[in-house]
Amino acid sequence: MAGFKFSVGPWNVHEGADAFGPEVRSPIPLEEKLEKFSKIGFSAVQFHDDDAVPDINRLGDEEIKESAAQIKKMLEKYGMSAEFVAPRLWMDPHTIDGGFTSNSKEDREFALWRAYRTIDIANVLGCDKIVLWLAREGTLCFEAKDPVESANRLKEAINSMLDYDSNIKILIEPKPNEPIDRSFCPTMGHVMGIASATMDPSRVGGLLESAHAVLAGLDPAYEMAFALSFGKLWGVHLNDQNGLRYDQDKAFGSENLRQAFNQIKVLVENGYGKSGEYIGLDVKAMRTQKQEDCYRHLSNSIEVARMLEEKVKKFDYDFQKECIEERNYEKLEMYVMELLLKG
Ligand code: 3MF
Ligand code: MG
Repeated sequence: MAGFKFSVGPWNVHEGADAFGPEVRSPIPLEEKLEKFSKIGFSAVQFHDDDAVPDINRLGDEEIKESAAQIKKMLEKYGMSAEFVAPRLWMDPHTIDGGFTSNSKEDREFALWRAYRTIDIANVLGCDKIVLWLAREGTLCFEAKDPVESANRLKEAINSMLDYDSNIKILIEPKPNEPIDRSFCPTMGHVMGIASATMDPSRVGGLLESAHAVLAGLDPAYEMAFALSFGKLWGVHLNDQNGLRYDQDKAFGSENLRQAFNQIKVLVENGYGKSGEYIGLDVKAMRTQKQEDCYRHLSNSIEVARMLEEKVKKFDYDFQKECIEERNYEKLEMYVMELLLKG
């Protein structure tokens, strides 16, 4: 049996709206999702601040903590943990121009307020990981923001968060574009660079989403490996993406099986999960999917991850060594194809 622990965010089961059409499925209450998640095999849940506390902007600091305590009870009821909390800094009127890098001081202050509340919520939920997907921290018009100042503002915002709580860890989830045209922190290399320039690099790491790496024209397994070499791969969002298209969040492995195999291979070989890290999913059901079967993309992704873990266990490292010694990479490549294609 597989050794990985899996996590998922409530947004993975959504109503199917896209940029060109409305919802096609009805919303499912959080508790019903949690119950189903635990049945499918997830042991932790990923939260945005307003997944845990929906009316966050209208509540005071103490009310926010009380509201989060209800979610903690709900998690306990189903034997689940919280993996991380992420401030949703892309939906609010205050974050139209980004949060931490907005040209407006008031917006930057709002973003930090949400970041602090996110930390408060994480503390109530009993997790120490804060994820920053820097959705609108970039530009639609290149000349609209000073790119050097923007990188500095990102570092300052992270420092403020580290300073606010001496226990939390910050995981930056890089993405090169969408919803903005150009992101200030597009790849894992940028994440490692920013982390090293903060006041406590030991508490700043990365979360790699497969599709985001593909959108940057990079291989997700190498992005993961790069962060692993710094001891800073603290989260993953496994999914798939058919090249340079809109952000697809397809079921893991459904588009590029060999690339998916190599992600699991890198994770297994480097003991990912041994310090409590989860295999997180960030997948979306197709819009065509019916209400009664709208969790299938999740169970499919777990199943594929487990099947690939079995393939990794079968990987013949002696044969690999032999091929490397002969420098016969055609032979090695065919071996991998056979491993994946034969039973
Ligand atoms: C966007 C994403 C986000 C993040 C999430 C948690 C909505 O492409 O991947 O999902 O994963 O906000 O950080
Ligand atoms: Mg993601």
